[in-house]
Amino acid sequence: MTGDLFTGLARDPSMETLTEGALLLRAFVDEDEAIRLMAAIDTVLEASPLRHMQTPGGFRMSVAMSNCGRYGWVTDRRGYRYQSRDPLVERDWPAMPSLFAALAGRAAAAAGFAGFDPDACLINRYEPAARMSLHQDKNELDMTQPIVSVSLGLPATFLFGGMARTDKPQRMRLESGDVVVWGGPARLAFHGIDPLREGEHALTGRCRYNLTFRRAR
Ligand code: MD6
Ligand code: FE
Repeated sequence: MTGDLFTGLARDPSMETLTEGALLLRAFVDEDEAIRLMAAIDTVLEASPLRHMQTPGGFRMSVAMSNCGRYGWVTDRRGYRYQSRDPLVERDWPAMPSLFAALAGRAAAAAGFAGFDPDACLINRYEPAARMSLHQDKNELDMTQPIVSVSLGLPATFLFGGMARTDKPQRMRLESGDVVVWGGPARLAFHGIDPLREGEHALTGRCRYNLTFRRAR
């Protein structure tokens, strides 16, 4: 494993259970793979650029988003949904890079979900102050399929709540290379991201990227 881009020190991979069905795989992605992932993200974003989508209530999301894979998650005044076309460029979403699908399958298997075959990858970009309020991921068809979430760049505070919006969330720091796998009894847990703090990261500059892999259909 290569070292951290700043310190030359590699973090040791480890696995932590957040709740039954939700696992945090710390340092699951090493620096070499993180660099390859960022290059693949840049290629996807050339075809389907990041954009700030609108919520059904008419608010502009602070997180900039794009997608790759057979389906992409979108939101606008008509609601939240998956669709095969990118409404911004009016073409299908870019194909999912093979290293994305391989990583998602490897992480899901490590967490006990064998055979995960994502058809959607949401790309989230957070700049300082961007946040994601507590939500459930419930636009997917098959709730037996997990979600795999990969963090790259600046650290963020992940909020991990319960099955009710009012359950007090746990807070944990997600760093570059950390992966959260989420399924089974945790699949519909409320979760979110606190406003991103100012910073600079050697891989991504002044931002955090998150890839969330789903089986949409
Ligand atoms: C993020 N993640 O980490 C936002 N959803 O930027 C999510 O919304 C998410 O991390 C479902 C499962 C894992 C996640
Ligand atoms: Fe989510």
